[in-house]
Amino acid sequence: MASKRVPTSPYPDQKPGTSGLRKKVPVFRQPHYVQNFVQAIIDCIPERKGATLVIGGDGRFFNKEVVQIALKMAAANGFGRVLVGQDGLLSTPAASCVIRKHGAIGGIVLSASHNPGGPEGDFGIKFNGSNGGPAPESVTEAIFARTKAIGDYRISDAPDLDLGRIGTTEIDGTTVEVIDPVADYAELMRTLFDFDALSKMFASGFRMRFDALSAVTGPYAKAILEGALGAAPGTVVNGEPKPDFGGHHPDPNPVHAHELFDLMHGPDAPDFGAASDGDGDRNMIVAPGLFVTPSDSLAILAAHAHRAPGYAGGLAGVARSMPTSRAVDRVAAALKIEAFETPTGWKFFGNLLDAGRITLCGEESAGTGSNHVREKDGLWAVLLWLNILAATGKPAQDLVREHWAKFGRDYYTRHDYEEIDAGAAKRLMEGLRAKIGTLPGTKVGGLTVKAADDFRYVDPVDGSVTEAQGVRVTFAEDARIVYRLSGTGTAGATLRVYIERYESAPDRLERPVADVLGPVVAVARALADIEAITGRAEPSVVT
Ligand code: VG1
Ligand code: CO
Repeated sequence: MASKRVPTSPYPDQKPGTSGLRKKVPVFRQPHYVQNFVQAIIDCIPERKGATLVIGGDGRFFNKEVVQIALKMAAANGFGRVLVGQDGLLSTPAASCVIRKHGAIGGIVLSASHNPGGPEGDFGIKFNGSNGGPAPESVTEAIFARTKAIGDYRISDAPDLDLGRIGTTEIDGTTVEVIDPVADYAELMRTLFDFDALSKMFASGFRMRFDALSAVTGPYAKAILEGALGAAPGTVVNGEPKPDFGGHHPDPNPVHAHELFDLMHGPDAPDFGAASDGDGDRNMIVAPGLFVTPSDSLAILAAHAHRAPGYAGGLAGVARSMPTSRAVDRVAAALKIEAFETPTGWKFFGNLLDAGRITLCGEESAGTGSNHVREKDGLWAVLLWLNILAATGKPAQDLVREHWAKFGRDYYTRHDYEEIDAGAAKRLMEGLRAKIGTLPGTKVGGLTVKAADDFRYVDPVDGSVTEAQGVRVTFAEDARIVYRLSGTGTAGATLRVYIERYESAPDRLERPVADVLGPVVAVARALADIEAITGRAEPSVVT
């Protein structure tokens, strides 16, 4: 076989967002669109000769085709070895694990994560570096710059590889290993958690449901929960990855994972409920009768992590994305460890993890992770919860309530206004930014503005600066509103409004969320003039 150079011309819209390049499938199916972006990534890996590259994705529609393209391009561009998940599958955290374990120079991960799939759905390509983490902004900027100048790409003429069979072959001198997508990851989990204690807990009748939403985590959850830990068969539901996610919207929140949510709030609720997203990096945790917000989950995990063998030595520090509630900050203060606030997107945790400044980190959008890989990790979060339940012998709902009693409760909700007009979204944010200076001290809807700013992040490790990461308004009444535009949407713009209020009085810990946050929600709408500017009286999704 030979490889060839194919002339191409740039597309103007290949700018990576919060997590890689995400577009509708028909956009990715334009001639050379995938190839241009993959070549741009490869061009930004100057040391690729002979190096190892990892390729895999979440199994969504178009995944297999793009895996074949990426494989042949890796071969034509001189990589020494390519590791690819069987059937083209690798969850995002497993890809991170494989990159690190096998000393790869990086990985190409195919996923649009929590976005819907199918022929008219979304697709995505992201690049992770040799630490296993999402490429930092400096690299994604370089990739984008390259896409605008690209004139050709290199691809092998080899026929499609059989991705169904584990084993090693060669394409144009490049070794291609089709690997079990679960094995390395499962082995890593075994080093972090007390599998004996977890097995005993399941053997003594502990019941759980894990809803994989017909996305990539099914095989991982089945192998670990039902296989290694002996959870009852059927614990994992929707466990077969499907190209259209079986019609599910693979976003593990109370709206899109409502079957699990309803089960956990009904009379037959098992002891613990969890779900994960399209590419397996997000998690949803539900105790019987009690949804655990991701912000609370991060705080509770931080407070109890030392109970799991992998974290027995304690935590170096913690970090959360800016819109995530401050619950974990209180735990950090109690543990006397550092707490960092980063912009939205996992790539901002990489430096802190690599530098050993933090052990745990998370986002309000259901992402939680640790220094075991460089991605958020849905199943890992579930296993850490289970390990804590096994070690304390306490029901999950009790742990949450004890946490609130000790640290207070951050009532939290996020309102998403999806697919609004991009111009209107821009005007709304500009309007808010223009107001920032005049807000402090004013009274709105019964709340007094304490401070307002547009979040700017200076990376404590390399000093890089990231501007305009969201407008935050804090109130004297211990409430906060954050506004930012999504960087993962694929149609129009999505406005995210994050609303929270802290309560610590013992008689105010179990109030209906809507009652506590109602006045703050009203202020959030009024301050940004949401209805007048976007024409939307209500958000599309409330989580
Ligand atoms: C969203 C979330 C963010 C998360 C990102 C990728 O980004 O808010 O917290 O890191 O998705 O998650 P945005 O820009 O749309 O708000 V995943 O699981 O889609 O890779
Ligand atoms: Co995801």
